[in-house]
Amino acid sequence: MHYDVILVYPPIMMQYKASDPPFGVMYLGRALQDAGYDVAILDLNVLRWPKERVEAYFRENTASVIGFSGMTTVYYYIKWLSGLLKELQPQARLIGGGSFATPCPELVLRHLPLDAVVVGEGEPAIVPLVEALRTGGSLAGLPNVAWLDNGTFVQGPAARIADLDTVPFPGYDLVDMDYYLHSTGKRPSLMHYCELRGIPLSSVSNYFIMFSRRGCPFKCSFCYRNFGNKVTVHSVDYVIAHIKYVRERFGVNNIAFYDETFNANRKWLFEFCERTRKELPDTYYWVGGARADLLDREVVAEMHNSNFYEVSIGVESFDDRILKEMGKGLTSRMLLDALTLLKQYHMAPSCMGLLYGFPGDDEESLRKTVETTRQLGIPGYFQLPLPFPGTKLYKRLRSEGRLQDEEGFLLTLRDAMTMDLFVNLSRYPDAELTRMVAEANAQVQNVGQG
Ligand code: B12
Repeated sequence: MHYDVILVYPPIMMQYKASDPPFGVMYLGRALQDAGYDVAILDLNVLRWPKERVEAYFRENTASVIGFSGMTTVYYYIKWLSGLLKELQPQARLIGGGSFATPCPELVLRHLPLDAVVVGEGEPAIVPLVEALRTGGSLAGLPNVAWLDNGTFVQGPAARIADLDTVPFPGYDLVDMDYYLHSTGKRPSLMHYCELRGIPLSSVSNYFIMFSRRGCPFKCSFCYRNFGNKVTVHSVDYVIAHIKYVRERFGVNNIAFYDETFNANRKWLFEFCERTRKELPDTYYWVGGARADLLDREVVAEMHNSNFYEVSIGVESFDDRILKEMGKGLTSRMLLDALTLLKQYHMAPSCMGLLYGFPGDDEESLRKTVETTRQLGIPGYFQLPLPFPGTKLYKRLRSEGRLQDEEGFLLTLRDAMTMDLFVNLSRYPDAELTRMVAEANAQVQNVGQG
């Protein structure tokens, strides 16, 4: 079979089954379909084929353009597959995008046989890029597109979509939604919520992921902002229409917002809460990423009254000195106030994400975080700061001369998890740091549970 475009999503977290749909390529697949192209998404994260089977697929299925997506943790896989495709389908033009490419387009272009990569949002680029590659047209001036012109790195103008509502819903028909509707499950916080309110758990679906905005205005040193600091937001109308659409099409009534900062706009949040109460009374929500200093009693109460059952906030540490070092722009008091409020309203995070191993971290900062977590009575889990490309931590490592071989580093991050030690930024030797984190986790993991 020949396609205009095949978009590949590589396997991640190999010790687990796939959990979340590959939204990046689903949005782009939909944009290409709307422009009249014949598109397939090869979701290798669900398929988990051995390499021989992937090779067999590409012997049978060809495309004019083949695109690769994914995080830095799949760089090794894209290196293998793009090399293979260069041999199997020399006529195909190869492109990349997503977090493996956006923070380091030149590095990627110099080491992988890609004709172009997209930096940041893919929608402004994908249709003109595919058209130019299919027809041998010039890439000059294409928004968000980078390539090597006879060995010279060239990057087109940077573009952000001004009106996010112009982006059509993701291409759900391009992936195995039957699989994904069963892959997520119900969080313990939902069970608790249903019990409290006398709602039969069976009347609530597994959670369904959605995005209401792109970008994050904050500057935490360990976090990589895929879309940059500027935040663009879908209108409440768009998000309500999207929820109605997925309710109708997939029978889901449990929405997980995976935005970088869901509660950045107070007015939007109140409008959303009012609309969902009126129009979607039996729809339930949890928030994957919220900002502590933007949660006050009024906001939390409003969310509680609008069927939000869990709000996760980025905690990382309860030591002000370390929070400052991370550039969080938050104090431990702000975190505590928000978490206490969320707890009062039965919306506390199921598990707080904690980080240990920054250069300034010491016994005292660990003790403070462990003790505060235990006092709060909310479980937590420590992971280690991993300097992904594009983060301030990565830049710091580079400037300290600790990262000479950048491509070698990307290859080291093969299927990496932030609970494992890849780079030690702390003052302790590896074994000591690992032991401290393991001991701390034993003290905070099951806090408040039984
Ligand atoms: C959902 C999610 C996950 C899911 C998996 C998602 C999936 N389907 O694979 C889960 C929970 C499993 C996960 C795990 C991890 N994640 Co994660 N995750 C996210 C999250 C919250 C949303 C991703 C998403 O769907 N975004 C929405 C879509 C629309 O954006 P997008 O993918 O960037 O796509 C756009 C562009 O990039 C571009 N594009 C994308 N693909 C392509 C392809 C082509 C060909 C083109 C042209 C363009 C293009 O166009 C798209 C539309 O504009 C992001 C943060 C965020 N809010 O974006 C972090 C994020 C991607 N994750 C991150 C990290 C660090 C991890 C972990 C390593 C953490 C850990 N626990 O160890 C693990 C991975 C471990 C491993 N071994 O691989 C980092 C990645 C950093 C990096 N440099 O790679 C992010 C950015 C979070 C952060 N701020 O640090 N994650």
